[in-house]
Amino acid sequence: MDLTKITEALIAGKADQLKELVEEAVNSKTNPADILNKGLLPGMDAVGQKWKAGDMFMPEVLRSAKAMSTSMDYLRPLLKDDDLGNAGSMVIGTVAGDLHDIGKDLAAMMFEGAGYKVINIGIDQSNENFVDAVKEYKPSLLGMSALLTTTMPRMGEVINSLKEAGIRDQVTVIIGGAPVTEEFAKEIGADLYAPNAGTAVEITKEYLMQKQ
Ligand code: B12
Repeated sequence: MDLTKITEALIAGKADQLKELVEEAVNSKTNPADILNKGLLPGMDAVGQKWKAGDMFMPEVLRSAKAMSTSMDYLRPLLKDDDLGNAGSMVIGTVAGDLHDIGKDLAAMMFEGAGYKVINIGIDQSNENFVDAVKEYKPSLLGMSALLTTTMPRMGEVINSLKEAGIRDQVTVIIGGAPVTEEFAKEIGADLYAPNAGTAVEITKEYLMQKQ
């Protein structure tokens, strides 16, 4: 099946049409991993690019994200049995004082699609909550999101708290959000920075492979 139709329906934010196309692809025995990697993810990437370029506006981005989410609900159980394997687990959340969750949820969705068991702890999460979640779930990855320059420092504080708790080395820390930069990530001692949800999984994979 032509997976570009899926990409186009996702960009257009046509949830019903998208779900039909995804179901059609599954029924015609297209590999669910291909549906995700060659149909849905390029669509979400394009949405991100268009948004950045000012060619798409917030309500449209939200419509596409919702359409992606609806289709992922259908695809997720099939992906788990697929050859993506168990990539590990991830705790992800938005830092204290910050209520933005659209990008964080997109990142969560991408990691989930790549086989991670994602524990999304939500928005406005205190530094303690991040540390407690790492202690409780022992994830291989910790993702933090911040959309405000005033809340970005919380990320460094969480990393320091992880160090104080003696568990910093147990987890790979990846950060993101519009104002976050690679330089900032280095400054606060995060392992990884991803400029968008589309590349986050790839960046993580490369890092983990090099580390081995
Ligand atoms: C939508 C929005 C809101 C919504 C949020 C709704 C929601 N449920 O998230 C609402 C209306 C609630 C809101 C509130 C506010 N907002 Co606002 N908001 C935005 C807006 C327009 C879009 C953000 C967004 O969702 N983008 C789309 C997503 C897909 O992009 P993204 O978040 O950057 O995420 C991508 C990457 O960054 C990355 N990513 C993000 N997180 C993570 C995490 C990990 C681990 C990884 C790997 C990757 C990753 O992947 C994503 C997908 O590719 C931005 C403008 C902008 N250009 O960003 C302002 C913006 C972020 N907001 C801003 C402000 C000032 C506010 C308010 C203070 C406004 C006010 N005066 O009340 C409040 C603060 C509330 C709070 N305490 O958080 C400013 C921040 C300025 C600054 N430099 O600090 C911005 C930049 C607007 C502006 N130009 O002034 N906002």
